[in-house]
Amino acid sequence: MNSMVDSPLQAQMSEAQSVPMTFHPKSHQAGEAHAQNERWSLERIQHLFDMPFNDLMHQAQEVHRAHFNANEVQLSTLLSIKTGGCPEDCGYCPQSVHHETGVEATKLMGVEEVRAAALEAKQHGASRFCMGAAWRELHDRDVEKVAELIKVVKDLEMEACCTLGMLTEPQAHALKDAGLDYYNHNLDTTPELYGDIITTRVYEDRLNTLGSVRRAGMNVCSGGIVGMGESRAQRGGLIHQLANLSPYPESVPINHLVHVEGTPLSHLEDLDPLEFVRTIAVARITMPTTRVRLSAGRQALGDGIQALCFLAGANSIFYGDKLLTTGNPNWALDQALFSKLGIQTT
Ligand code: SAM
Ligand code: DTB
Ligand code: SF4
Repeated sequence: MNSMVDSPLQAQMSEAQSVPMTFHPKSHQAGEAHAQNERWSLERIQHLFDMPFNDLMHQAQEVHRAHFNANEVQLSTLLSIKTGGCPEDCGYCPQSVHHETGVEATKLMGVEEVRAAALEAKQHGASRFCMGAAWRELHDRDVEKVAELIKVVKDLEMEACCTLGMLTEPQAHALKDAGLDYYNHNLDTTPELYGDIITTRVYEDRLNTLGSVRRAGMNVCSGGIVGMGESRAQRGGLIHQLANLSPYPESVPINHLVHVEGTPLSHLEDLDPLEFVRTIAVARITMPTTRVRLSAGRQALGDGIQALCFLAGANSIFYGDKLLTTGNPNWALDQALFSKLGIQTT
């Protein structure tokens, strides 16, 4: 048997220390395994996915407790600062101009609207405020405006996160200088499936943006979506990409596909929820110190599956009754769940 599975904690800790701390986007070609310096092979990840459920949960809990308080969850609130009208054709997304979803395009939000939303989030207990824009990439003409919005959040003494599409390196530096703590840019799925879901950009574009974010000194938030018709091996392929980033992301959102009418993926069958829990557990084991965020799709999961996700090592959520364009459990529902589970929030 793989010694990793016999003695998970020692193996992971010694391994984490041997990981080179520089990020080389050129060595991360789409579709290729990270042949050298690979922390986690596809085979080892697959082995984790295939473990008996209780063993997998036990291992995930061990790793989780070695690095975090297992009864604490971090709260991030999300605000769409520029909705709809996106030129990209991401098959899951209600904000693409390619899909008829009824989402109306808006202009970039102003400072006062953002301040009010961030203040409300803070009053409800959120410690991080994330701003999302339906852009393919950030345009230079918008950098100053976004920098102002970041400053508004920082003035309220919250962590600031943005997700604005692709970034150049100078743009990443400008956002860092404005005080941005995290940049969210998801790999979304395994390289081999990418072209079936999105045709307007390639995997390596995403990796290049993550490289710019790293080099600018910001924390990387990168994860993906499960339930897009992928196989278990392909879910493993996504985790393989994320876990072998060097260093791996500080924050890993795992989204459960929200089926939005009008998107090409709306007709897909729901993923078995226990597969979703397994994905969380494998993310926790392979990226021991990251914040694993239980992200989109919580409304469809219910309390029981969410509780299993926290047991599997999820320790962050999007908090507030709206994600970008779709719904999310409201503040009171989440507070009731945390109270039932004895979870403290940060
Ligand atoms: N336009 C930027 C981008 O794509 O990076 C930022 C906003 S985009 C909406 C952020 C993330 O939302 C996507 O990478 C994807 O993971 C997630 N997302 C979008 N639609 C979703 C859906 N229907 N279900 C689950 N996650 C979704
Ligand atoms: C992430 O991984 N999930 C969030 C956040 N990063 C920006 C977005 C979820 C969007 C779900 C679909 C919607 O509300 O439009
Ligand atoms: Fe645009 Fe982002 Fe939606 Fe893709 S996921 S269509 S890039 S807003």
